Amino acid sequence: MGIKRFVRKTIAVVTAAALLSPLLASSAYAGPTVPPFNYAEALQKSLYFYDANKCGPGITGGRLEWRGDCHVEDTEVPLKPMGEEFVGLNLSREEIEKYRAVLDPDGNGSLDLHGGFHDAGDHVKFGLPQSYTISTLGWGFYEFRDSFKQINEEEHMIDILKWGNDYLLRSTFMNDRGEVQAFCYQVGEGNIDHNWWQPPELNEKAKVQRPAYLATAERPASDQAAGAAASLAINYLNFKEKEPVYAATCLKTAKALYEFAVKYRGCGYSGGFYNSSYEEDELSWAAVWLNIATGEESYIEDIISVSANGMYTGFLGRIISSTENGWQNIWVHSWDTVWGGVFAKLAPITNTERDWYIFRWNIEYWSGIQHENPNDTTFLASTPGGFRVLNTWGSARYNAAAQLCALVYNKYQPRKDFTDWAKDQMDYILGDNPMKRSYEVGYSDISAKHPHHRAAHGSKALSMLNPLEHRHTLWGALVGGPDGTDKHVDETTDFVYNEVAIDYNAGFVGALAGIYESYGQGQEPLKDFPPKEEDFLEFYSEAKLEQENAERTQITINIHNESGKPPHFEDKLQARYFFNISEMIEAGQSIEDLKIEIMYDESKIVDGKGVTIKGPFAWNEAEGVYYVELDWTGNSIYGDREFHFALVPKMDASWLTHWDPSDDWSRKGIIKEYSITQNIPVYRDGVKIFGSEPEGEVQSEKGDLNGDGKVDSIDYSLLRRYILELDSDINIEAADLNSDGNVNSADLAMLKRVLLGM
Ligand SMILES: [Ca+2]
Ligand SMILES: [Ca+2]
Ligand SMILES: [Ca+2]
Ligand SMILES: [Ca+2]
Ligand SMILES: [Zn+2]
Repeated sequence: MGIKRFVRKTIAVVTAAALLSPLLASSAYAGPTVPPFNYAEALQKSLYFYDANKCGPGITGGRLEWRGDCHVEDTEVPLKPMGEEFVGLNLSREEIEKYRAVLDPDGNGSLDLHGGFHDAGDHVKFGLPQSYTISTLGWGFYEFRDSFKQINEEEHMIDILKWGNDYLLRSTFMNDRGEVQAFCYQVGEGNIDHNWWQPPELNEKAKVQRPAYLATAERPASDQAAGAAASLAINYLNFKEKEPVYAATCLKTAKALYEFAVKYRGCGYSGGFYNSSYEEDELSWAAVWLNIATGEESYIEDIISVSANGMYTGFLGRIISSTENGWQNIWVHSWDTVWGGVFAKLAPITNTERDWYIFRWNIEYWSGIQHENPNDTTFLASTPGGFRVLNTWGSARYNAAAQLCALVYNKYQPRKDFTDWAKDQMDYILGDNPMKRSYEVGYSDISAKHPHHRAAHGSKALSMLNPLEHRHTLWGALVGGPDGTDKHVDETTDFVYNEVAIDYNAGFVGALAGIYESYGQGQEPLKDFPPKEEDFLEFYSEAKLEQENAERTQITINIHNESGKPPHFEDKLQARYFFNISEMIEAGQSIEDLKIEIMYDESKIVDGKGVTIKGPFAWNEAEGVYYVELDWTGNSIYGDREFHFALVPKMDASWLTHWDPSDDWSRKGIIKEYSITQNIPVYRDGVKIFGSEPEGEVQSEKGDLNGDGKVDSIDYSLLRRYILELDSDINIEAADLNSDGNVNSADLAMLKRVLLGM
């Protein structure tokens, strides 16, 4: 398989761009551009980002027509040290032997680590953002489930939660005693993956290796394992009513992962992309949810236990030295530091003034609402437009997570000023801001349109700049957001202002659900969402004239696979060039007097095998119409492939050639520059998928494999050779005598009977 790294043919690019844009019905960008905003629609759309970022088999045919199965190689990650090829695991041979029985119970030599979500605009499955995202989505659902029900998105959310949590279950390897021996927290390698700006469906495992990173006793990653434990504990709570067996599996695994995380302490690897600060927050996040799920006090003890002199020995010791001390959280619930979520759930359990203070102070810090101590003026900076910015790289995600915390606070202790603040910030995100831009993609017609996201952008040239406009709308994605001056840059290349990521949308979904509950009652989601994208030419041929005179016609055909619903490779493409040789026949020549010359076969260079020329075959022999078939079968193609060839008549006995291209069907409309050529039809495995064949098609006569108008022993010999795979140059339709779609010995037997007159 091959993707060309750069597109060299300007004209071809322009042609394709003209065909492919614009793709969308604008009616779905129905969201308001000024307040009051429709939170039902904003929440509805926000979920679709997770459909866009699903990884693995089982995607094709889902909610987004432009997403298909990807990275299916994750189902079989080889059980071997990854080595310098980055294929396999982060474990040594000795470690693999130690854990072999647990890692590979079916003994097929590999691990199944499919599923989960692509991290952002890239396709690595990074551990901390993955578990943060799935746990925080579950948290939002746990707190505001009715909102999802009321906008008819409960089933959708359940699908997303299962997709994520099932991946965490699959990534957990336990022994017979139910003890975790290994937990896979990362599949893929940032420094490899990030070189390939292409849709995930086009990932070629030989080029973009996806090693797997496992936590074990020897290689602890308690931040990663605890994050997953938290998510699975929440998932238990979300599913225990409707699916108790599944929920029990989640809880059992959550407990085991937590034990594993507590026993083997340390932080995991990310290749520098998501450096982990420490693990006590994820351990607390898991512990607090396990307490809610089981009622067992020991989990809370693990967080808040103290020594005889009141010094914290539990996880809180990371941030607070003793029970005499308080803490002010100047960060937020985020992929690296989940203390925001921890105190939101811990304060109602411990119910100490100190823990409520920590929970509340953080929301006051974010919102600018006066702290209880009137002398405390420690607040987060605001943009001139009123948006609170913690960090300019993805500012909106932190803000949305802070909104979620404020909305959850209000569930315990009604604080309308907190929820009003959250709504105010959400309104800024949805378009009420100095840029007059919505930071939710696809929400309204003022939404950001160029998120840094490979699948939605759909480049065929491995370039963020090609095409200029995204092929698909990344419905509901929260882009990075504004900087401290309310400025935002809506450019595909800009991953600071305009990246999207699973952790960005996690707090956003929960916050929208909370805001819908308080401010969106009566609002309606969109019907029939998402809209079908407009059809575009996925397969076609272009051609240009290279040279033509009385002795030849020389052209280049460029065959295209521009598939996008979803994008995929094709390895059985064919094209047919039809022509009329009546001028040769009138001069006493036949099809035997025509030669095919090949000047350039791009596929041979890019894909290895190259084009097989078949024929010429008679199409309408009475009128002298023939065709040659250019067969790319065996070359896995995405994008386009050029084939430069010539039809060259031989000279007759008088040293004359007889060549008149003006009556040649496929020659019509071909000029010096590339243009799309309806008369050079394109086929997939023999079935026409583009263009038109000459009128007056004469059905190929069954048995006349070489198209010479006779059914005779030559055809029999050809068919026998074809079945023995000695020859492939036959008319398949004619060879399929019993018309069952296969050419095999049954056809040979039938042809024999025909020849024997039986
Ligand atoms: Ca296996
Ligand atoms: Ca952490
Ligand atoms: Ca002709
Ligand atoms: Ca024949
Ligand atoms: Zn994938």
